[in-house]
Formats: sequence, structure tokens, C-alpha cells
Amino acid sequence: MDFITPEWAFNRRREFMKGGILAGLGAYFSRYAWSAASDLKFKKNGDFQSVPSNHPLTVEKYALNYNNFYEFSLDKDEVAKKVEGWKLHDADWSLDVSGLVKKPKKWKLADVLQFPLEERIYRLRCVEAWSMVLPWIGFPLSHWIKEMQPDSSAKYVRFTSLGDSKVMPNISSLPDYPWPYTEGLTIEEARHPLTLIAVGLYGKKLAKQNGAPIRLVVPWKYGFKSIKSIVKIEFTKEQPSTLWNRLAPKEYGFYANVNPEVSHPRWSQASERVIDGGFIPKRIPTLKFNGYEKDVASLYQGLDLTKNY
Ligand SMILES: Nc1nc2c(c(=O)[nH]1)N[C@H]1C(S)=C(S)[C@@H](COP(=O)(O)O)O[C@H]1N2
Ligand SMILES: [Mo]
Repeated sequence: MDFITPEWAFNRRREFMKGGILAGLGAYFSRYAWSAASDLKFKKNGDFQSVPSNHPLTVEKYALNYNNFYEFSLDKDEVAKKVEGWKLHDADWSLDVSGLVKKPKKWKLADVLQFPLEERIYRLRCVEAWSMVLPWIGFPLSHWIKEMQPDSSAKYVRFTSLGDSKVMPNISSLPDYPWPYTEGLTIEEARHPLTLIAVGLYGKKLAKQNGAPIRLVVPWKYGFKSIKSIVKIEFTKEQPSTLWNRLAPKEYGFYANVNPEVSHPRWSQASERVIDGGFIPKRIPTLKFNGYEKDVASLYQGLDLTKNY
């Protein structure tokens, strides 16, 4: 395993420590230092900082301008522009937790932000065979699930995005899509320590195009599982339906684990294009479970990954 210290993080850390009496202590406690240089407080170098091989961090402007957010546009370069009309007020955001839980609850965003935040650098592999390496800020979903107190009968978790046609132009333009965007995980996947609720990226609050104010990040699965702008979480007994699975069940299964050995019906998943702004496309081999095999393979023991794609 290689550990990457991106240059932007290194510079920010230096700024933070410059001239401070914390400098000496900072070097020793840097693992536990809280960032002062942003509007989010988070622990640097959270767990699972490692990425499976030495892939450099994606340049921030690509992560902010090459987006899949179908509610706004099918054109990745257009999403950042189309979100401008969305007046998002964090104070008005709430998230419903319901289904098989001891007590259904409406969470205010401010309450969600009480969980200790940490930075995690994860690889993102889109099902369309491109990839990035992104420094998320968030907390493990498992910490939140503990407070949600699901019943023992809960076997799955279903997530729902905002589906507001007043701000999301494609909700009306694509009437055949089963909006709002929904996704799902088994409860074991949801509780896995790698599964993150993200509220920030590159040291700052999430940009709208990246799924503000709160999204899921499941790094060993294709990017479409990492649902953006979540307004509802439900615990269910049955495997929940998901937007992509309903639209094209032969192409997008419930599991959607990154797997170079199982092709998409229309293209190979054996390699991926690195989003680096380069003129000449750079392709690298795709890794099983996106490189997180050692961490997650045990979740799928005995499961036929060709059938359960
Ligand atoms: N609500 C919603 N969530 C979504 C999507 C979407 O269209 N709508 N696209 C998914 C896909 S296909 C990918 S690859 C990632 C992209 O996240 P990013 O734009 O922050 O890199 O978001 C996922 N989450
Ligand atoms: Mo994707």
C-alpha cells in the first residue's frame, strides 16, 4: 500500500502550522490535527487514507467540472453550470430516517455534522470506465446507523436523492426516468467501515455538482451507487429498487461492485480512463473491487459475482 500526501493538503497543513506554537506539537500530532483553513473541521489523514496503488489525486477543477448528476444534465461538462440556479440553504436541509427503525427521525443537517469528520482519499470508478482519486471529508455511515437504531429485521438500506423539478431541469425533461434517484446497499455494506457519508471535498464543503450537502461514497462499487444530495434513508427487509436497476436491469445490477472480469453488456470493464485533463487519454487496468478487495471481499463470499453484477 502506498500513502499519498497530495500537494494541496501538504501546503494547507504548512499554512496552518506556520508561525504557530502548534508547529512542534503539530508534527507529532498531525494525524489528529483539526484543519483550521476551511469551514469544515475535520481530522486529517483519516482511516483508509491509502489508495491501492500510487495514483495521484485528481486535480480539483476536474472533480468540480466533470460530473454525473443526471437530474441536472446528461452532459458532464454542463452540470456545474446547471446547478447554479439551485439555491441551496443548508439550514433548510433535512433528512428523513424511516422504515425498520426503533424511532423514525427527521435529521437536520447541523445534527448530522456533529459526527467527527475525517478526510479520506478514495478512488472513484464510474461504470462508464473512467476514474478519479478524490479527498472526501465525511464520517462512516456505520456511526450514524448506530444512532438510527435499525431493527434486527432490517436487511437493506435505501437512499433517496432530492427530486425537485423546480431546480433540477431533467426531472421534467426525462419523464421516463423513475425519479427521484434512489440507491441501496445491504445493511452489511452500509455498516462497512469504508462506506462514507461525505459532506466535503478538497477541504471544503461539497459543491452542489458533487452532491451537496450530503452524499454517499462507496469506493469499491461503481460510482452510480454513491448517491448525491440525500434526503431520505430507509431500512427495509426486501432488496430496494434503484433508479439504474429499474431503467436497465441487464446493465446495472444491485451490487455493482467494480469488477474487471465482468463486462458491461456494451463495453469492457477491464480498464479505465484516468481523468487528468491530458490530451492523450491515459488508461490503467481496473482492479477488482476497485482495489479494496482485501477490505470487502469477505462481504461476498459464496456470491456468484457474474450473476450478481
Ligand atoms: N442523485 C444522483 N447521484 C449520483 C448520480 C446522479 O446522476 N444523480 N450519478 C452517479 C454517478 S454515475 C457517479 S460516477 C458519481 C459522480 O460523482 P461526482 O460528480 O461527484 O464525481 O455520482 C453518482 N451519484
Ligand atoms: Mo458513474
